[in-house]
Formats: sequence, C-alpha cells, structure tokens
Amino acid sequence: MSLDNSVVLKSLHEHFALDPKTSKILVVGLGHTGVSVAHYLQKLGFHFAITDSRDKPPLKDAFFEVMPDTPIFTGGFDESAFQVATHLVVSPGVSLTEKSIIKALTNGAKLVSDIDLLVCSVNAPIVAITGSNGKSTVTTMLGEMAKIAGKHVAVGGNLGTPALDLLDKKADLYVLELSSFQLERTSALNAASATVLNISADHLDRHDDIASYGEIKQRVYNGDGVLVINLDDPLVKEMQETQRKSFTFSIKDTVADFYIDSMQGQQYLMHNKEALMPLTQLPLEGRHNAANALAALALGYAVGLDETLMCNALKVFKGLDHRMQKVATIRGVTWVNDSKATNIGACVAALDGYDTKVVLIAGGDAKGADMNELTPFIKEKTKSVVLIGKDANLIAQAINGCVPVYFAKNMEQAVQIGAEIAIEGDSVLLSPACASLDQYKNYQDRGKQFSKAVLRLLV
Ligand code: UMA
Ligand code: ADP
Repeated sequence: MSLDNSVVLKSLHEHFALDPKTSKILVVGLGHTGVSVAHYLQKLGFHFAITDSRDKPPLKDAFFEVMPDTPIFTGGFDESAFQVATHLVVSPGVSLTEKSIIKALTNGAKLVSDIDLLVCSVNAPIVAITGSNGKSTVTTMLGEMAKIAGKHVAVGGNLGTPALDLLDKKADLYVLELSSFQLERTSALNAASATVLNISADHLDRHDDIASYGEIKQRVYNGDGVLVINLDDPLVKEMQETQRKSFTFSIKDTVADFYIDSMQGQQYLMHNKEALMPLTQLPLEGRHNAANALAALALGYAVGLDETLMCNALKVFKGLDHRMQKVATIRGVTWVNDSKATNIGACVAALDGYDTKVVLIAGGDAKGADMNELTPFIKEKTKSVVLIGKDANLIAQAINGCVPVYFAKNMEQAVQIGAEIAIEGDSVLLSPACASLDQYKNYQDRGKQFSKAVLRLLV
C-alpha cells in the first residue's frame, strides 16, 4: 500500500464515512474483485460480510480456507445482510439494478467500489483508460512505456490484476483499465490523465442505451486531471471541457495534438508538428492500433513520460493474444484470431484493416446490440460468413443474404467450413462481434479453441 494505514483510514472516512469501529460493509460478489476487497478490508480492520447470488462461486472454497471467519452468504442475495449494511462494495459483474441493492441504497447504505478504495489508498498518479475497444492494448502499451522510462508502474483493473491487488509501496504510477461497470459505481476517481478511447454499442444488456453507456464512460474524466480526447469519435469529442487541460489525438485530422502526417512519402506519429517515429516502426497491424499508440503517447506525456522512451516501447510492442493475432498460414490461407472482438466496433475495426475480402467467423452472445450495424461492413469486406453461437440467427437475419452464410455448431466445424470455402491468398478471420460466454469459458478459451482447430488442419 502506498500510504500508511492511518492516512488511508482518514481518506476513507472523508470520502465515504467509512469507519472500522462503526461501518458494516457488505461485499457483493465473491469473484476476483470481491476477494481483493476482502483482503484489503481485513488489513485495515473493517467488519465485513460477503454475499454472492451463485450457489457455488468458483473462488468460495479457496477463500474460505484463508478467511474462515468471514460470514459468507451464497445462493441468492441475503436480505438480512443487505439490511444491516452501512456500505456496499458491489463487484462489476453484479448489476446495480438488483432489488436488494436498490433497497439498501434507498435506505441509506453507501456505494463504494474497489477503484474508490484504491484511490483513497495511493498518493501516486493514476492513469485511467476506458472505451469500448482498445482498453487492454492501450493500458498494456502505456505500462510498457512507463517501465522503459524507469517507473515502478502497477498495471491492472479490468485487465488482469484487480485494482486493490496492485497496491504497492514502491509504485510511482498506476495504469488502470476501467470498464463501464467499474466506472458506474466509482465516485472518488481523480486520474492524473484519463481517456475514453471510443464509444460503440457494447453491454447494452446491462446499460439502458448508448447514451447512458457513454455517460458512464465519461466518468473516467471526473476530477481535475488531463483529458485525452479522441477527435475521431463524435461522442468522445463532445466530452472535451474547455476549462480543463486536454490533449487530443486523431488518425484522420492533423489539427489534433497527437496525429499522423506524411513527410517525404513516409507516415509518422506526430506531436505538435514534431515527428515522433515512423508509423512503419509500429509492429501492430491495423489503423486502430495507430490510434491506440497516439492515445498511449498522449496519456504518458500528460504524466511526464519521455517521448523518445515511449516510442522505444512502441517499437517493440508485440500486441496482446487474441487481438488480430496471426495463427498460421496453411495452404496459402492465413488464419487470424481476433476472439477479443466481443462487440461490433472491434469487428468493424478488424475488417477495416483488410484491403481484400475475408472469410469471417462470427457469432456468440450479441449482448443486445443491433447487428444490422455490422451489415454494410460485412457486405464490403467479407466473401462469406460462418456463424456460431446463440445469436447466429440474429446475425444471419441482419446479413440478409448479402453474402453467403454458413452455420456451424462449434468452432471445430466453423474452422472446417472456413477451410473448405477459403482459397489460396484468402484470410479467415475469427472476429465474433459477440461475447463468448454462451459457448466458451471466456474469449481466451474461444480463441484457443480456434487456434487448436486451425492447427489440426496441418495434420
Ligand atoms: N456473479 C453472479 N452473482 C454474484 C457475483 C457475480 O452471478 O453475486 C457473476 C457475474 O454476473 C459474472 C461473474 O459472476 O458473470 C463474475 O463477476 P464478478 O464481478 O465477480 O467478476 P470478478 O471476478 O470480480 O471480475 C471482475 C471483472 N468481471 C466483470 O466485469 C464481469 C473482470 O473483467 C476484471 O478483470 C476483474 O473484476 C478485476 O478487476 C472481466 C470482464 O469480462 C475480464 N470484463 C468485462 C469486459 O471486459 O468486457 C467488463
Ligand atoms: P478492450 O480491452 O477494450 O476490449 P482490446 O485492446 O482488448 O480492448 O481489444 C479488443 C478488440 O478491439 C480486439 O478485437 C482489437 O483488435 C479491437 N481494437 C483494439 N483497439 C481498437 C480501437 N482503437 N478501435 C476499435 N477496435 C479496437
């Protein structure tokens, strides 16, 4: 922990009236967040209980072994636990529209998030990154930049390590990926620099509409830090506040602070008329990754990182698994794993990166999105589409015969169909535009099953 316990307790009291003597905290959700919150609260001497609506939350047994005395209520949300709670720390996977939560908050309980608790526990600057797509890529990029610049940087949040497990006395910079679910329940954030990378339809099964989803994302800018604004996204552009310091970025317009421009036939990443590095030296495919690089440069610059060192990090950044990751070229067909494309915006960005038409494998849980938005891109950029998962029919209806459609009951079959349709020189792209949970453990599992099925084509 960066601050001494006494300072942390003072800050928690000021922000949330939290007091180890009088507060009764209910941790809602026994997932990775819930476990990290429990450890944190125990260290500070708070009274707390945990509830999870699942009968057997996967982490329960392991948790019970370390904290056998903590009251745990599972198999539904226990009303009595909510009634006595003065504070709720609700995990991101639990909707704030749950009846018990609404009732407790109406009766005066305070809502606190794990991100709030982290904010009250550190004195190092926080960089906060949200958006519909590119969060993990930009968060990791910036983490690598900070490391090369000699910082003790802690990187996590929605990506990887839960925020409270990042607490470390040595950390002099925190880089946090934040989801809309985390931002929705956070009120104390005051990031030194922050960005909403982009806004496209996602998680509309949990948020009312794209406007309220955007408003929640905008909370990343709360406080008085530097705003990093994507001028290419109309919804994000509107979030710029004239009275606040901001850096803009754009891959289309050279009026931005960080942008792309051509000089002597070569494209460069630029900052205020200064060429930072040639775009060809960025090892990642796709125009969207140039936008991600500019965003990371702007965020890092805002917290004082050296631009030359940040560019050195970009030059060796290999990207993350399951994002536009080449699996193999087999009999002249290139197979690409973009399993992390869990919404339409990511799939569109993937298709946009191709000059020729691809065979697309898509489908899964559409999370309430309007699949008709995908149709023009499918028409322009695909030869045919192989559909998997729960919402395959929904996508087929949206495609409405503009390209041939095939249905597969699992990934093995989808890859086999892809192999039959594709001819030498083609790419087969898994970029599902949907979440994976209807058929797979997570997007990593879906990506691995794709890669395995592709590699089986070799035997
Ligand atoms: N659940 C219940 N009942 C409960 C508690 C949870 O049914 O009482 C279910 C949730 O609906 C969900 C699952 O259990 O399906 C896990 O929920 P959780 O909030 O306990 O999850 P954690 O293990 O704490 O992980 C969360 C984030 N998960 C979600 O937002 C769903 C993780 O992001 C994040 O890495 C972790 O905190 C640490 O910060 C994952 C994610 O999918 C990767 N995020 C979404 C995304 O990226 O699109 C937002
Ligand atoms: P997130 O953490 O927001 O889900 P990732 O970096 O994991 O973002 O990328 C998720 C998906 O979005 C991948 O399919 C990736 O290729 C695509 N993607 C990455 N950056 C962008 C961007 N700036 N705009 C659109 N799509 C993007």
